[in-house]
Amino acid sequence: MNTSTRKRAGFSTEAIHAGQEPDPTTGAITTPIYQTSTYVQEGLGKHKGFEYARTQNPTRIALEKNVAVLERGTRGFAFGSGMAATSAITHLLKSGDHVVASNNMYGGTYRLFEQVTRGFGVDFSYVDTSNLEATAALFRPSTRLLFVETPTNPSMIISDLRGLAKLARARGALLAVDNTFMTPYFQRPLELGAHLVVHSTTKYLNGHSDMVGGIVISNDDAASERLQFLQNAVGAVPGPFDCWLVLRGVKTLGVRMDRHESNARAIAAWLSKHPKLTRVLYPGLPDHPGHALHKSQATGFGGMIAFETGSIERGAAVLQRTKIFALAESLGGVESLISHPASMTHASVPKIEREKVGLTDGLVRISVGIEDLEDLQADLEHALCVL
Ligand code: P1T
Repeated sequence: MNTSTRKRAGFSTEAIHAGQEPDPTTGAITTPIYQTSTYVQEGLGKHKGFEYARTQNPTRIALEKNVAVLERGTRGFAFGSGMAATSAITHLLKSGDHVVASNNMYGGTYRLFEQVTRGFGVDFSYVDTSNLEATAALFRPSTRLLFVETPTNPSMIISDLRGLAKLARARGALLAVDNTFMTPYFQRPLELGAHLVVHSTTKYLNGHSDMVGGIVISNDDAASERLQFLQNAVGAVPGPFDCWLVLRGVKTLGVRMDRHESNARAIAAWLSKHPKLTRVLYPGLPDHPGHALHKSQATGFGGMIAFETGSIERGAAVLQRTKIFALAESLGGVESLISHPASMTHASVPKIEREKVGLTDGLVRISVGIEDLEDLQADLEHALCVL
């Protein structure tokens, strides 16, 4: 479908069609899984634009074009995991460069920065990026990258994307935003001034908890050129079947996100009135400190909620009693999950750093799925009885 010659199509129309022409050989409406490692060439230097599958794969290219359109970027680069995608962004840096990053983000991202990238001579400073002044104060002449999540995993802290983009641009740094929690259905950081968006496609974009992948979307020509080189040179590419699964998942992203959100809004409102819970973190709650800011830069609040149970023992008791909410890492699938960030997803973040952002031992995180609301609420009600 040619979406460039007329008024922009709606989100779900683009999600279903962008980058996915009918297969030129058969007319297959669904992009085929090009399960091949190489392509036969007609003669030396004579080929159809496909040489070797690390470099080019039609299923991967369809996915990259599709998500680039949804995020309003110019190029997309798919990777074998969300961490491989973030790590490609770190490969844009060189020894002596400095990065400013959110002091709360997925624990694996912190681990990559501290235990891998730092070893190559890149320096990192962490800050509450919801505080623009504090963030600006950390910039140095060598700062090349500002890396943020909003809302953050799992403390749901909201940062001002327009303000951060202005700051990064004024200082000659790239702004990269991990948009995994929001997806382009609710938030499009590139429209607000960011240069790069990264996703764990493992989560909402695929949406069915049946693959691991990542993608970087860029609207910066120099970064795109380098990312294309890095994707091939470093080689952390996804297989075609996993790309196909994400392409299929993205077709229903809009309807899934609406349902994740309506379930989450109802559950967060109900949890916030629960007499045994002291803190419920969900940007859709009117008393969330980032509520108004989030509303000014996103069209929805998503499906992730965290709440404070008071201690690791109380948290563990809740986690053990749910039947529909499955105790597992990950998020963004159709099925509801429950987890304990301090010991699971954020175990590699030092306790002192965790506590600075309210990531206590008693914090429990839920990824609200698209099951029936009454069943999810009853499951949590039964689990919270233990408190
Ligand atoms: O797991 P992987 O596909 O490599 O993605 C890493 C990643 C990146 N960014 C965010 C915001 C994430 O939440 C993740 C992975 N997160 C989990 C596994 C989790 O349970 O939080």
